[in-house]
Amino acid sequence: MLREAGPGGNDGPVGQGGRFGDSLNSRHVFGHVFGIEVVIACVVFGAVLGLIVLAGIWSHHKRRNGQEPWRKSEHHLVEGTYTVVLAGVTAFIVFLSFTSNAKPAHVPPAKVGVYVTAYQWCWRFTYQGTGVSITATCEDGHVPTLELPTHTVVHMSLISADVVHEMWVPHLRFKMEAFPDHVNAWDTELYSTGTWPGRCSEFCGIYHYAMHFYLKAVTPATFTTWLHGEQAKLHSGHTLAGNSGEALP
Ligand SMILES: [Cu+2]
Repeated sequence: MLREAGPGGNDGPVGQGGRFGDSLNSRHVFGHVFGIEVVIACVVFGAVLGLIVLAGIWSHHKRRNGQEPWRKSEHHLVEGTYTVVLAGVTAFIVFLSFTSNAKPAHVPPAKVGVYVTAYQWCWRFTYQGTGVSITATCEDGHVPTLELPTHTVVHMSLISADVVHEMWVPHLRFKMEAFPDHVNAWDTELYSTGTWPGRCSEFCGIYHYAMHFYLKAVTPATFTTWLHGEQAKLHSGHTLAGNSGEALP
């Protein structure tokens, strides 16, 4: 019923189209910190393994030459150095994690704000400060489209009007729970145009299976034109109820 690509859209491979749902830099920050931690772990593992092998070879060599093994049980200089190095590595990882994760707070302010309301059994997308609200019936394939501009920071606020729902855009690997009395908010940015099907992924009642929508990313110019068109409809007295549902084949 719900086809893979929306009207006029290009449905790219998984992950194409941006990082919808990211707190912008969070995925990048995680990859950066994790990469450094893996390098540190490999160096520490290699050093410990190398010392064990060296100790074994040295011990074997001494035994072959008839020498006694080293009997000393303490070596303050070596142990002290080892402790200081480990404490230094730990402090560096803690510092790196804190400073890297503080960076998403510096994202530019959002230019577009959208309230997403999930309800039994469809979606409503309200564009902050414009009076534009898009919804549909979600019956017979009439699903609403969440239209967003590319290369623009968008502030999303998700809430449910009744039971728990979940906003899911499989092709963008995005999921966010919609609760009745709690707003889930995040900043996001899309990088290429396209249309992707979205669904409710939390069983929410008898018509849960039909609770679909489209996420459509367009250029900022196209978005502005579209938004002005919707506002013009409002001013000319058009009713918005159901007028943006896209009939699917
Ligand atoms: Cu639902």
